[in-house]
Amino acid sequence: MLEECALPYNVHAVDIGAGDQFKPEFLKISPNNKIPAIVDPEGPDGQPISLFESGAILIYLPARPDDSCRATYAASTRHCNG
Ligand SMILES: N[C@@H](CCC(=O)N[C@@H](CS)C(=O)NCC(=O)O)C(=O)O
Repeated sequence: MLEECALPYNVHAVDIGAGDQFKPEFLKISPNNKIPAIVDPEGPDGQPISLFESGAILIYLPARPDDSCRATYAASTRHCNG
């Protein structure tokens, strides 16, 4: 979805085999200790926001406050429906 939105991003590897998901710094971002999770440094009111759960991330990104995402639900629906 980040690619579809043409949003810049950095990938941070979380080695769940090594238990990285239980580290305090990751739990601040994803309290349910699961990937995927994102941090948007320019969230609502210009403040950083962290999100976890893929469904929440997929809903949030196209609706970002700065409207920078080029993907829309309507376009996605058309694409999925062929
Ligand atoms: N409902 C979550 C499921 C995410 C999930 O199960 N992630 C797995 C990897 S695919 C995970 O982080 N497992 C680590 C753990 O449970 O400790 C979502 O859709 O984001």
